[in-house]
Amino acid sequence: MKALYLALALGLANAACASADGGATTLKADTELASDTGVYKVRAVPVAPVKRGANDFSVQVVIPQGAKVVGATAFMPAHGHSSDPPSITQAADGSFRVDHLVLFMGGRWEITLSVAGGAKEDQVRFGVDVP
Ligand SMILES: [Cu+2]
Repeated sequence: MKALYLALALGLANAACASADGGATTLKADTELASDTGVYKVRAVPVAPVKRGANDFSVQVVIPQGAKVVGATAFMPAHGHSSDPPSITQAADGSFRVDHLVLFMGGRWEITLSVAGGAKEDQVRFGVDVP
């Protein structure tokens, strides 16, 4: 019986850890991410290693064609604040650039991209750790 209680306690501890960082996938060099309802998939790539200050990301909407990145926000869960909205532009190759996203403090930031195609808008979320 003791072993069972221990296993349950460990399970709870793991669950708490997973939610402490917001649970979002940490963005690696090139990361494919699904939107909240699975409608969209995007590939997000930091243009340079994530740093404190202004950061640029390249975002490609994988499916479906014609969907656009229409917004991006950065939020720091530990402190409850956001940063100013970045600029979003579409490049000649059809990918999107999220430029000048200012992550002004070291630590964990949660980035939310809004993707829209037709009438349906959905969110894609990922996390970055600013050194
Ligand atoms: Cu902060």
